Amino acid sequence: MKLFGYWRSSATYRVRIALHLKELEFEYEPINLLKGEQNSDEYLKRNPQGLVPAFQSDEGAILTQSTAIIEYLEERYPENPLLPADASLRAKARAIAAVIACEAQPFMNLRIQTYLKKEGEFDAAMMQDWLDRWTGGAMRTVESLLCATDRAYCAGDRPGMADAFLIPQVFGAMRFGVDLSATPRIKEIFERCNAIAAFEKAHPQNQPDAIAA
Ligand SMILES: N[C@@H](CCC(=O)N[C@@H](CS)C(=O)NCC(=O)O)C(=O)O
Repeated sequence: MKLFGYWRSSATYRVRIALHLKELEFEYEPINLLKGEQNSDEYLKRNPQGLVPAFQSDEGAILTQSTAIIEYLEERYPENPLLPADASLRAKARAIAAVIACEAQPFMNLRIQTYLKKEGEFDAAMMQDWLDRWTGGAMRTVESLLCATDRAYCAGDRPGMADAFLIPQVFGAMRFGVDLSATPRIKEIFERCNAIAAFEKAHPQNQPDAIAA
């Protein structure tokens, strides 16, 4: 199987975490977003949206959308499950993943930020307000979901799908200076996950296309 992605893409980082938690071997093909490779004719055949990641299964199917890819991995390779056995905890894991994928990450996306700066004439202060309001707001929602329990991870006592969404989101939010001072549960889980080998292997800085910060 093969993952097409970019070292600093949070959606690609989610899939890397899922693959490493499942202990699956995969090839990695970098798509350089800053060079616009996501919009090349060759890549658009894999993902007509011009977004990373894309994923090629062992059977040759091309999959897109990190949530769909991770759900596919969970169904196709049930060992080392990413979703809890309990149905309400499974729903909680999916809810956290959905808040991040639908309501936090899209506001930080490269093409959205490019549009706001170029077409919307957003300056640095307006951009920071945008990110704090929308991305920060969604992360405060995640914090309140996490505060409802005192489990070690997002949805139970082992890391899984929701953690695979949360940790890249925190990485991205920190990069863009989103204020996370009011989210201690997120910080605690972030630190706990980052001490695990699967998360370490998936970290952007440990990818072959990483550019030294
Ligand atoms: N909902 C998509 C989001 C994918 C996405 O936003 N990818 C970003 C990187 S994290 C991207 O490819 N951006 C390229 C661009 O904006 O041109 C998923 O979960 O796969």
